[in-house]
Amino acid sequence: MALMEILEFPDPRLRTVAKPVEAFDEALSALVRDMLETMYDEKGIGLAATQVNVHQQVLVMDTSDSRESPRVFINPRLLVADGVQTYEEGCLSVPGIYANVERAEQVRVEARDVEGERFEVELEGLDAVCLQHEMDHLQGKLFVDYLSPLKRQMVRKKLEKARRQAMPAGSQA
Ligand code: GNR
Ligand code: NI
Repeated sequence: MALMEILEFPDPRLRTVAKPVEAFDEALSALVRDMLETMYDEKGIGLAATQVNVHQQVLVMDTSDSRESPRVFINPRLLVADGVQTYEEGCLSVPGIYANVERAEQVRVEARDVEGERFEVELEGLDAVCLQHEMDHLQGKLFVDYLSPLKRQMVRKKLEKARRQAMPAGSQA
């Protein structure tokens, strides 16, 4: 088991479009295990492979309070999206920033599990928000892309400042 490093905005690698998984093998199960471990360690409710610099269509989620209900979606596709909801989103790749985003209230999604078995599920509320947020990552999209350019520029500045303060002078990568 291993924790993976999470890419942070505005890292251009977060803009990579993920490719479908073709091999449901041991390497894929290892990736899913490491992504779940990383998600729980970071106290996130979801994680997309893009965020750990793996550009395959893999996402994990756990929106339960007990944090004992991992869900895995491989090669996910939206079948139906209905209604509208607004939720204040955050992202492990945009630390410390929260903003309201409008998304579908209910979605029906088709995906494969880690064994390659196809399944369909209907999600609503926070589950639907999280799934759409993770599916955006797989397309190279971030929640800050829904903000105005001015607000996005403010986010960029705030993160740059936070990084300067977190790092001793001269140690920047
Ligand atoms: O942990 C997370 N919380 C969250 C809250 C509101 C909307 C979306 C999310 S997903 C986020 C983890 C993450 O960055 N996943 O990509
Ligand atoms: Ni995110």
